Amino acid sequence: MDFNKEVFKEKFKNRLDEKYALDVKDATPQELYLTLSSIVRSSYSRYWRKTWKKYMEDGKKQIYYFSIEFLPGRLLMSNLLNMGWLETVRDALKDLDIDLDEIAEVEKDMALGNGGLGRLASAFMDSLASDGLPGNGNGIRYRYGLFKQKFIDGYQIELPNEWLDSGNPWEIRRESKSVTVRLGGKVYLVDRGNYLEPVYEDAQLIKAVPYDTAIVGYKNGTVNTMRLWDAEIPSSEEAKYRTIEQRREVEDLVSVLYPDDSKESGRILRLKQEYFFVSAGIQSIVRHFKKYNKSMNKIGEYIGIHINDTHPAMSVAELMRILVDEEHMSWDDAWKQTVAVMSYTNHTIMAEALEKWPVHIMQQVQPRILQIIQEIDRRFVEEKQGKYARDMIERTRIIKDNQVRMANLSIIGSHSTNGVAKLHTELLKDDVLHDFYVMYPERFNNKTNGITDRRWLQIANPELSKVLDKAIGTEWRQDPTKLQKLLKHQNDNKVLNQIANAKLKNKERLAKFIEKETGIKVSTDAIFDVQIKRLHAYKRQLLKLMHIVKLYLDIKQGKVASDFQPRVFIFGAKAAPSYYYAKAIIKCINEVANMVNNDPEIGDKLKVVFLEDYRVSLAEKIIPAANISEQISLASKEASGTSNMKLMLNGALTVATLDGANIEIKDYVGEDNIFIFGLTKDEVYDYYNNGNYHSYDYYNNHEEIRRVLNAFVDGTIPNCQAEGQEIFDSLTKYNDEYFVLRDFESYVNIQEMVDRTYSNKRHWNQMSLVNIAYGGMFSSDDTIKRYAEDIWNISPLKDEKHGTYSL
Ligand code: GL7
Repeated sequence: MDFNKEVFKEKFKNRLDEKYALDVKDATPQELYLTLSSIVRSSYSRYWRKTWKKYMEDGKKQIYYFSIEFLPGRLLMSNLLNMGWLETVRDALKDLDIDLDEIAEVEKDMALGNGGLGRLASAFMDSLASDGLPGNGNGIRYRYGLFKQKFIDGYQIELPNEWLDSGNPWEIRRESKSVTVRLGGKVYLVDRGNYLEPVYEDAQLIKAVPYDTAIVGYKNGTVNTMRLWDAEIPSSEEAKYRTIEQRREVEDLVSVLYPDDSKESGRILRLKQEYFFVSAGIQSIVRHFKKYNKSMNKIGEYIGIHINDTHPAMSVAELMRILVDEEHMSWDDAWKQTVAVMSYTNHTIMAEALEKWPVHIMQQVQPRILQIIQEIDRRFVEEKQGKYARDMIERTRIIKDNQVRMANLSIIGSHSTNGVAKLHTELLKDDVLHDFYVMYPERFNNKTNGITDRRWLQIANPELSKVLDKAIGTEWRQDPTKLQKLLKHQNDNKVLNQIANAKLKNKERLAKFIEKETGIKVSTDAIFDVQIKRLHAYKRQLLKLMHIVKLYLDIKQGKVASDFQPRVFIFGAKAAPSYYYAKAIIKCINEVANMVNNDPEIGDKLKVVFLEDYRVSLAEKIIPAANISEQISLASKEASGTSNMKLMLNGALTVATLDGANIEIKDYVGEDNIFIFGLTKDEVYDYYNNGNYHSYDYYNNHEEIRRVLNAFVDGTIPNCQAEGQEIFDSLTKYNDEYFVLRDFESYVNIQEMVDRTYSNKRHWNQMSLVNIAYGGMFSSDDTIKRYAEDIWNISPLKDEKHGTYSL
């Protein structure tokens, strides 16, 4: 039936009755949420079926995005929006006395990722579908998502995130598509004349069961699949599992998501996870591929596998294993196909995140995969001998000092390596991966990250969206680059005021939320100054904290500048559970917050709010209300960043170092519409090369720095002696790895400029407008088009006219 408000209302009442035998007025928000999601799901189902059938019929090349993390957040609103239903459903529910926003709050975030990397994977899922491109996700269905964060006495406490507890209406368990993954044991090669047959002994067999989630494209009828794997005991193996511990070992395989950026415990388990989802994914791809009678010698023409960071790097060896061991292809033919199939994105230059695995662990996890990697390595060295210097070959080969270097495997085994922002890609080419760039210049390319404007503007910020519709029409909803039309209104007071008004309403909404969550009352007259991202030393939340302490001391000592503007500092950040330094910073932020917020002399001049449990759905509440976006990582360290893009799109002005995608933001909006400070990448590298940074001198020679740092250790900031001392020592004794003291003065100066600018509201609104206008340049729809054209060589289905989804 055609979709309209009245038909929907009937359907909704009937479905609620069928499912729960309830009237609307007797149903809980949870029941209403599950009823609505069930209608949504049954309406996109047939498009889901049609989409993959069409891909097959058209003989389309398909891409599989392999990622150990996906961070979609909530799906209800984005599905409603993408189906073209959002406003009508909101209206219809209102007629039934139901507030859509309230029932949307019931949904637990799907938080199968740590931060930017996982969120990017989900943005790409949305964009692949919205661009009508044949692209699917492949990952792990973790029982527990990223931990739930609580603060107790200012300390971070990690609680399990049981996101599946009340059921997940979006997934479908596909028992019939299960595959078997082999782990551990021993392997022997038996000569069968024209091929070597691996014979396995004592391997553990795991049943990998896929759970599929539909990814609905924006108003185009395309519905792609994100496939996440669960691990179970195969029925044939039941007898081998005698104890609860043994059974638990299988469950554990997919039970938790590892915090990516910490020193991990359970490393073997992590490597097993990596192999598990890679093997399950590739087996199911090959099985599907063969069903449609394609020759394995052409797999590279029809299948692309994207290695999202190095976690799925074993894909290279797993595909080789299947092609050589099971399909009996020659090594050379198999290698040609594998390199054609694979492509790789590097997401960081931080050394601790470039995975290396000891050979003996790899042996333990999957001995055949180790053998194949050793053979790839041997052939690589053989091929490069004579062409390159020996030490260069040693630096680039895969296995060195008994370690398997996963980035090397990914680059050697794929046809494309990309960085995620211009500066990052330059650093890869010139420095981190320079040897590879010399060997394979044609494989390197840049793909600056993007965000989905649908979630971050249309859904999260309806106030601003309405203003935009009125000012420039609705075209931007389909094509966010059209937001540039806003530039014509730079001097249009009406539009400027409307933008300011939307911001004010969003600030009021957030202020209410803050009061409800924390009891802290904040004034919407103040600048809402936001830093939201994982807690990491290189991201320099500490620089922000030092600035806050400086302002606090200034006020206490009566040194406030005449154009000082009140501020509400808002933090959202999780620290990896074993990252003690990051946790010390959290504790100190919370103690500074206590000190500042409860000091009557400070009043509304400063407030510090650290919201618990930062996650996608919380970001959706904070971002629309931000005036200032803090993007203050040490230049060269943040590969791209993506909250920088979300915040500018919502009209926040950026305080930034020249790092990651901040540089591209600056290039679009111009220097006058962004607040740039701090060392450049070249200056940072000069310090590295000359070894002449002495942070203690900054402490010693700068009274301001001394005053602020001393507050961490002399009792001024109460209740964090140990943590304060740790921070103090890291910045003075241990030479301040991320140049916090070096950039402090420049940071304070730019913040004074922020104050002066804010005192001229009209000018501020103009700057805000320019940022919104260029925010559309970072749409992940565009980013993904470039991946599709330059790396994957895939194209959309022929454009078909598509109305809204029927009921
Ligand atoms: C990251 C980068 O740190 C971040 O700058 C980038 O925006 C993101 C997506 O490309 O990838 N790399 C990484 O290991 N994590 C990231 O968020 C966890």
